[in-house]
Parts: sequence; structure tokens; C-alpha cells
Amino acid sequence: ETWRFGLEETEGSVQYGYAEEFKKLIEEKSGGDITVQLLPYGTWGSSYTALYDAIQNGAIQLGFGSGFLGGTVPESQLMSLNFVMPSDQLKTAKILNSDAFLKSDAWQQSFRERGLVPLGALPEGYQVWTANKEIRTPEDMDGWQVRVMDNSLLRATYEAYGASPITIAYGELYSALQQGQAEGNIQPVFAHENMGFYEVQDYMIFADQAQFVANLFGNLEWYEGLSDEQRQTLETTLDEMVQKGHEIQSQFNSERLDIIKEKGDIKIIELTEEERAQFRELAKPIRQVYVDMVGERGQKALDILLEQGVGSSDQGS
Ligand code: 6CS
Repeated sequence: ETWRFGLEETEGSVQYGYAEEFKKLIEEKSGGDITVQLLPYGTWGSSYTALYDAIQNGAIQLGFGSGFLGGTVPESQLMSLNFVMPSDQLKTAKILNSDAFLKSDAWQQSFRERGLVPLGALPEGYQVWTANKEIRTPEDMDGWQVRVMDNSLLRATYEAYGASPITIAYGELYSALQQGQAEGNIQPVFAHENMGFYEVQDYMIFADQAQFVANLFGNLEWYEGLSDEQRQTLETTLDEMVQKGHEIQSQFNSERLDIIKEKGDIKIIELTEEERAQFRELAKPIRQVYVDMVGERGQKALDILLEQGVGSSDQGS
């Protein structure tokens, strides 16, 4: 049988790199029983909702959903909170893929209630700002028209920072930045390179405020209908992919940063601890915004993360 795997990103992206490795493992382990077909950005329709709908109705068996998934699974916006995850990216991957979080009733029900099942999460690297002016403090963000993914929590976060967030489709973002409809962008480094965004922006700002995290999820009926053997193949592959996914994103992000530095003339800024602290302070109340938005189940999911994630290196401490 064929598993169709929908990606929110194009070839050359972290999601694509992950999916290629996932495909290889599943096909090897299943001894030819399963074929995985990769469907990169654009092959399943024009809006992310089309992808999520196709997974809900079973036309596509599994796929990734990140910032835009909030419209389908509101609780998934948990992944968009700033200053919550541990700064260690592998640790973040392990926590998000732990049974304690992934198999919790709170997280399972959030997806199952919508005909979906959560399979894992893929941190794709730190979210890095780009702009046409220097940004170091919330004051610098005043009125700044930054493009965010279509997600109420991200809008609330950037409004709290003082910016004026706007939403634009991923595929239309390059020209929007070029033409000045959007004045800033937020992406992991590989995406700034993969989509060419860095070519039309002057500053790249590392604030380490959040990692980009994509949820991996499947159609619930498809998942329930898997044989024991197929489910075993899926589970062991997902386990292996936690470490591999981390290696893929680390490699992609570091190689692409080198390319950006080599090819572009974008200026790189790294915020100091004092500068970061100003954003962290403003981001704190957004945890409550998340809970107010999605309710008790969201509170539970957040609590599980905080219980596991808070340590000496925690971004939120
Ligand atoms: O910004 C976006 O809309 C997209 N960016 C990435 C890196 N992946 C998917 C996401 O939706």
C-alpha cells in the first residue's frame, strides 16, 4: 500500500529531508509492503488548509502542520509559544516526542477530536527574524509590519512585542517582502535560504526566542486501520527519526547560514542577554493567552511541557 506524506515545504527543506529519511526507513523495514509518496509544498493545493483537510478526509495519510495548523487544531499553537522550550534543541525534540507529552490525553484528544492522530514533532531550528532595519529591542518593533504564520497566538505575541503582524501565504512571501507589503519575516535559517527570502531583506536577527516546530500527524482512521506489524514499523521509525530529524535540521541550518553569508550582503545581529530579556518579559503573559484561547486541554499540554522542559538552560527561566 501507499502512504501519501504531505509536506508544508519544498524540496531542499528540513521537512523534505526528514521525509526522505522516513520514506527510506519505512520502505526498508516493511520489506516492500509500504511505499511512501512525498508530496512537497504546492503539490496538494494552494493553501495549507487544503493539506490539512486532505489529511482529515484521508486523501493524504500523514503530513506536517506547523503555524497554520491552529485553525484545524487550536491546541497545536502551543508550539508557537516564545521562550518556553529548552534552549537545547535535541532536548526539545526528545520532550516533544516523549510518551509523557505525545501520548498524553490532552495532546491525543486535541488531534483525535478532529479525525487526526499526533505522530510526533519536528523542531526545525531557531526562528530568526529578518528586517530592513536594525531590531534589538521591542521599541525597534514599534509598528513593524512583520509577516507571521496564520495563527492567533503568534499575532498576540508580536502585538505584545509592539509589532503590527500580518499574515501572507508562504508562497507569496518572497514578492511581498520584495515589494514592501511585509517589512519583516520569521523563519528558520534554512527557509530564509531555501525560499530566497534573505535576498530581499537587510538584517538577520538572532533572538533565540523560539524554535520552529512542525507537528507530524496522520489520519485517525488510517492509523487505527494499520496492522500490528505496520504500526510497529511506524513506531520504530518515528523513534529513530527523533535523533535523525535533529541531525538533519542542524546540518541544513548551519550549511544554509554559510551560503547566506557567502552569497548575500545581509547583516547579522545577535541579541544580547539584556535585549532578549525585554522580549522574554513581554512574552510571559502569552502563555495565559494560549490557555484562554484553547481551554483546559491546552493548560494540561502546556503543564506537561513545562514540567519536563524547565531546567537550568530553559529559555523561559
Ligand atoms: O512560514 C511559513 O508559512 C512556513 N515556513 C516554514 C519554514 N515551514 C512551513 C511554514 O508554514
